[in-house]
Amino acid sequence: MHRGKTLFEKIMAAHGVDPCPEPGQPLAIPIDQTLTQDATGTMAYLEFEALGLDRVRTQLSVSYVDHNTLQAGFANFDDHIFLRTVAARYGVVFSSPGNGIAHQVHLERFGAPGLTLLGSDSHTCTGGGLGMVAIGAGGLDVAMAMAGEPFTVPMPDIVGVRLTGELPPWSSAKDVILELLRRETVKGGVGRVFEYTGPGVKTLSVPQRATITNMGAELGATTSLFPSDENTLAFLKAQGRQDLYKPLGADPDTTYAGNIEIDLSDIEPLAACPHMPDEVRPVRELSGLTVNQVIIGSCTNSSFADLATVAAMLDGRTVHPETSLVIAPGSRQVLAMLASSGYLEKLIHSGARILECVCGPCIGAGQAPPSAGITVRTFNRNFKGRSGTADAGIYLTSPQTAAACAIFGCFADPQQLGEPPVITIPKTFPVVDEAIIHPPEDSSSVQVVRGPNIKPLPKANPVGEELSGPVLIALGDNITTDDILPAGTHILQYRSNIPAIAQYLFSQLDPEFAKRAQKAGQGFIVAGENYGQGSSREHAAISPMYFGVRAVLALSFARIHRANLINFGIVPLILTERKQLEGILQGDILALEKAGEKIYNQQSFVIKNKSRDNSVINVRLDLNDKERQVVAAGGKLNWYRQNRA
Ligand code: MIC
Ligand code: SF4
Repeated sequence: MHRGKTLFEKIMAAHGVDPCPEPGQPLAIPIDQTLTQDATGTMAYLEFEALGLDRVRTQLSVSYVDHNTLQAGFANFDDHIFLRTVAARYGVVFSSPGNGIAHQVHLERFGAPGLTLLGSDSHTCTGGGLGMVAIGAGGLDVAMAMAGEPFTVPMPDIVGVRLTGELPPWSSAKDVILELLRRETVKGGVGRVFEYTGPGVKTLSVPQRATITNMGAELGATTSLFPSDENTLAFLKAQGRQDLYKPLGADPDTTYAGNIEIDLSDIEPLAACPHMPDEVRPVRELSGLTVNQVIIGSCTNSSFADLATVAAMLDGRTVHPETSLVIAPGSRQVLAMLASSGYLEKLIHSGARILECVCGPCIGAGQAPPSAGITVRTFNRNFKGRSGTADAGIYLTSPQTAAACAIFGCFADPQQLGEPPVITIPKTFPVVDEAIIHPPEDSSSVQVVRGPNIKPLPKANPVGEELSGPVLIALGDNITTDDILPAGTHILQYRSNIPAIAQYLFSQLDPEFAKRAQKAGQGFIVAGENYGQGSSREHAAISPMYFGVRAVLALSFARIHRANLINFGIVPLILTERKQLEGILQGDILALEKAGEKIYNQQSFVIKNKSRDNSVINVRLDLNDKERQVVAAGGKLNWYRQNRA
């Protein structure tokens, strides 16, 4: 029977992939653009260098510096110099420190409907707001894309999210995605793409759409996608980039693998409560709860419209004396517009603290809340400890709710503020590209500068005959990459230095982990469902590899982390039953005999628990042929070298 195409399938077809494979089968996506950010970018460019090419082979590759900009020591600046020179050397556009958050700037200056984008940051999916297939991945996959290789993911199920109605005055795009998280949970998007349709779509601007696609990452989705329509054209026109516009949408007679309905007029102000983005409650239920800190910014909510709304709400008011309000604009364009429109002055007079245009507090780089404090943030992740204060509670809300909390010093539903402010959005946005550096045509004489913090990539060995060793740690469900390798400035400074950063593996959950793993020299990690959810940081796979971890046994894996494990030669083994978890304790010695052969050829096999009378653990190895070769070779770089030879 004829079935029209989804928008995702249409963009794939325009890239020569037609038809798309069956769900779960490998889908190789040709990549038009890549982006990196500094905290993952140093590794990505070291990996690109290891591929031995002279120049990137994409239409456009951009290197952003937005994460590690506190520069508490020499390490961050050293990394920036490496990134600037390596970009010039290989033909990559460089967005300088403080120019803006990758996803905000990419939307404003480089993204375009119908293109494919791969980025070494999980929130690369923000680009879906512009009608592009934008996917987050580990640095090595982005390096391979820069080398012209397609990016392979299991073909996702395409789910239609039909929007009807219109948002009530104090509800926002953030509340829409929080509602979806409430319904679908942090693992509800694994193996799926959320494609937004329906009459409600046209009521949302591109920045609002981008807030929604941004937090598709929290659902675990492969990506999220809005159609490209007259709002997309208006956005591109404002940026002086209307030549890139093309109307795009799903075929009217398409069908989806799943259907979700959201009536925008039912959406009320919501908050994700500690410590997961899917712990969602209506703001009215939290009313009166003291708030120590409010932060407005991040790649989710720091567009001009977001910050102008906050400024207008604060006009003539001051921040509650016992609450600290912090604002980090998403880009220098946003900051310039706030300045020229007079909104910045309103923010200054309200008593807000203004930061540079970077991730900052979102990645734990400054502005940690007080002990046992409550912080309300317009960000996308509220994992325990991510703010830099282990016992603080992070709540995620819209800018409107956050501003109301800053005014009242406690949780407050913005609906109690009466009529919402009317803000004016200029038809044309100023171009503020001065901090964007384009690479020279001939870069053969460019010298790449490496400071002492930049250490060579560690090498992995091919899988041998037997994988054996102790269980180094046994964990529960939804372990995040922040649990595996936390952020925070004291750790982030070592993102280009694996021997140093590996010392912080699992440090929040078990400060003894690194010592134990190093002593063991090899071993296993055991976990529940959705292991490795959250960020794309491949350090959460490279560091275990560095300590000799050869396999992770889990009930299921998050998409990007699973790929990172494979890329660095760690075998992702799927436990077949939850009750098996009870029989595997930290310190147990596990053994997988004839490992090499099984990894190449078998779907399911057993591991023996030598500490429990050789009891049998049934596992599955859900890898395609190429993934099997990669993991057996000890990772993608080894595999690439072998295959090229
Ligand atoms: C995040 O939000 O967790 C980060 C920091 O942007 C990460 C990338 C990283 O760890 O460097 C992400 O989302 O991928
Ligand atoms: Fe930066 Fe936060 Fe966005 Fe990650 S989620 S890219 S740390 S602003």
